[in-house]
Amino acid sequence: MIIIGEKLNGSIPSMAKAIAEKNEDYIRDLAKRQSEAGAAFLDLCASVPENEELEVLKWLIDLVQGACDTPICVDSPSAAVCAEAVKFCRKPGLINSVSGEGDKIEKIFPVIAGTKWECIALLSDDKGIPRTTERRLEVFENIMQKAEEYKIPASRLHIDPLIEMLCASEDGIEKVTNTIKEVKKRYPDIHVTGGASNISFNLPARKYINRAFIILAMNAGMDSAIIDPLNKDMMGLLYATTALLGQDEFCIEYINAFREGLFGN
Ligand code: THG
Repeated sequence: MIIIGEKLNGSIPSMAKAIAEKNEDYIRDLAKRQSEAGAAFLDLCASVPENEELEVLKWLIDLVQGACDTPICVDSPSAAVCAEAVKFCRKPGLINSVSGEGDKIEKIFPVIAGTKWECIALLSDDKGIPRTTERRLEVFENIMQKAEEYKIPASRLHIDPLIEMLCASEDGIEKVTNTIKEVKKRYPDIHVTGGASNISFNLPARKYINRAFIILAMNAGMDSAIIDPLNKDMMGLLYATTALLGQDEFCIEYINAFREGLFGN
């Protein structure tokens, strides 16, 4: 499982406060701890007005690169900001995100073409989030056509099928799992990612929904997730599910992660 550490996000109140107060120790500490917990990328989202965003992102990138070696996941709603922020990174990371919307792909794919940068692609376009699996796959194929034009291999893309609220869904997560299965069938080397928390919006005891969702999504082929790696219950579940899916021979990774204290009894 490719873990994208979610905690350095300005939409989390404690992180917004740390950004406003320029609390460098807080940010370095969260970077280090997520890195030690096994994050493959650290998501950095400033969540400030666009005129300050690039400056805040540069400050965050410099801080995180001083604290650990884990590659950065540049998270901004603006493709222009993502394209600029890439220049501040010492090594290739992940861009969060493009979609079929507007000229996002035309702004981002030329920047990462011929590099080792990876990119998250959301299955939405100018018409919003498609209602049906078929329409989502249409958006997906349009994105893959562009990827081919820019010679970006599927292995550098993380498809985010866009997880909507369970309480408003008529079919649970069936549309999402069908989309994940089909995406993986068409491109076995591609990654499928997503945030675990949208699913439980407006429901009580959200952690149960989030955890059950991750297991079902992994069973469908999700192999990358934007989660809190400091949450040991979630980490235990991820390692356990990976082993149960036959992706961890002799449970070696599960045993090692337990020994390293990534989760407890
Ligand atoms: N897809 C893509 N990008 C995304 C999302 C997505 N970026 C933002 C978001 N969704 C994922 N990031 C977060 C960050 C923090 C939280 C939820 C989603 C959050 N964190 C709690 C906290 O830090 O207080 C802790 C949660 C826990 O303990 O598990 O709420 O869907 N492409």
